[in-house]
Amino acid sequence: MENNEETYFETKCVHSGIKEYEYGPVVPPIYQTSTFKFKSAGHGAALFAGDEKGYIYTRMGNPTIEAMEDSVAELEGGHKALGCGSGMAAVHTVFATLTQTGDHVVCSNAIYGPTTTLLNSVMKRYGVHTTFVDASDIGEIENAVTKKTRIIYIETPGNPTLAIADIEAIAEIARRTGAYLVVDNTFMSPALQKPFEFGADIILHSMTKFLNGHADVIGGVIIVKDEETYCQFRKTLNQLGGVIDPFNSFLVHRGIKTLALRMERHCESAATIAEYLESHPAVAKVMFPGLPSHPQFELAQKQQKGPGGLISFELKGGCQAGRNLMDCVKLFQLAVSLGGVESLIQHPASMTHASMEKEVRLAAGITDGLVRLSIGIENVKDLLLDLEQGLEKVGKVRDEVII
Ligand code: LCS
Repeated sequence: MENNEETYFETKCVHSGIKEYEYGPVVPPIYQTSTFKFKSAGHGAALFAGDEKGYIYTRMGNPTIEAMEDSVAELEGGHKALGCGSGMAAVHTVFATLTQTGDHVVCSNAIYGPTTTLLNSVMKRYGVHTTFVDASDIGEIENAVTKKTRIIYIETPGNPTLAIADIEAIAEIARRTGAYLVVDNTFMSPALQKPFEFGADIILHSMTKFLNGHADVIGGVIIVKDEETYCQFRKTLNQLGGVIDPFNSFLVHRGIKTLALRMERHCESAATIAEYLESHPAVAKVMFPGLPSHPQFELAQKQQKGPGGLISFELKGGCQAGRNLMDCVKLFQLAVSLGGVESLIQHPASMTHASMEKEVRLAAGITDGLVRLSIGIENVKDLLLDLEQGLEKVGKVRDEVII
C-alpha cells in the first residue's frame, strides 16, 4: 500500500482541525460567544499586545472557527486558513489585502459573475485595474501581464463554462513576474484539486458549496502558505470584518467529514449524466471536464483527481428550450448555488452571471442558451429519469418571449 502523506485524505476529512476540549467531546463545541473574559487587566493587555496567545473577541478569533480553519488548511496542504462570511467576502479580502491604487490584476474571464463585477466596480474605483483573459490560453495571460501586475486570478474549472486553466504553467508566469497566483478552488474542493501542489500562492473557496455541501451555510475561506502572509490577511480581515460566525463554522466543519465520500458520488453521477446528455438528440453541446470532447480534457486528467459535479450544456432549441427544461424538471431544483447534496439547475445568463455586461459575458463563452447543472448525491437513475422526461417535453412547451 502506497501512501506519501501521513494519513489518507478521507481520514483527514474526518479528523482534521479537531482538538482536545473540556469534557472530551468528540465534536468541537460551538463557542457561541462574541467575546472572551480576561483573567486580569494584565492578561487582556498581553493578549492585545500579542505577548500571550488566547482569544479576545470573535471577529479576531474563536475556537470553533479556528477548528474549521485548521481543517481546511490541512486539507489544502496550506499553513493556515481564514474563515470569511461568504465566498465573496473571501474574494474581496484577497484583493483588499494584496493590492493598492495603481496595481493591475490579470483575471480569467470565465469566473463567478460577481467576482468580475467586484473587479469592474469597487476595485476599479480604488484604482486597481483588471485585464480579463481566456485563462485556458497561456499566451493570453503572458501577453496581459505587466510590471504592475500584482495578482493573477483564476477559477479552474471556471464558473459556468468549466474552462480549465493550467495552474502549473500560470504559477510559472506568476513566479517570473513577481505576481501572486490566486486560485478559486470552489468547483473542485481539495478532494479533487490541490492548487498549492502546482505552485499557487493563495487558495480561496466559497464554502457555501462543496466544503459545506448541504446548502445551509454561506461562507468563504482563504488559505495561505506562510505565517507572514497569514498575519497580513488576518489584519485586513479583522478590519474589513467579513468573518464567518461560530455556528456556520461548526456546520462547515461537520460537512467536511463527508467531503471525500460526497465528491466521489458527485463525480460518478455527473460523468454518467454528461455522457447521457452528449448522446441526446436535443442537446447541441456539453461542457464537462470528464468528457474527451472537453477542449482541455488532458489537462483536467493531469491536474484534477476527478471531473467534479458541475455540467454546462446547450440545447439545440437554444435559450427558450433551456428555460423550458428548467420549468419541466421535477427532481432538479431550479436554484442557483452548487455543490450541495441536492441536484440543481439554473440559467447563468439570467441568474448567476446576470450582473455581468452582456458583451463581457458573451466574450467569456457564457451564452444565452447555456444551462448549468450541479449534480447532487441522489440515485443517478432518478436524475436521468427526471432529465429524460424534461427533455421530452422541451419544444412541446409554448414559446415565450425571453431575455
Ligand atoms: N467563487 C465561486 C467559484 C462561486 O461559484 C461563488 C458563488 C463564489 C465564489 C461566491 O461565493 P458566495 O459568496 O456565494 O459564498 N457561486 C454561486 C453560483 O454559481 N450560484 O450561486 C452562487
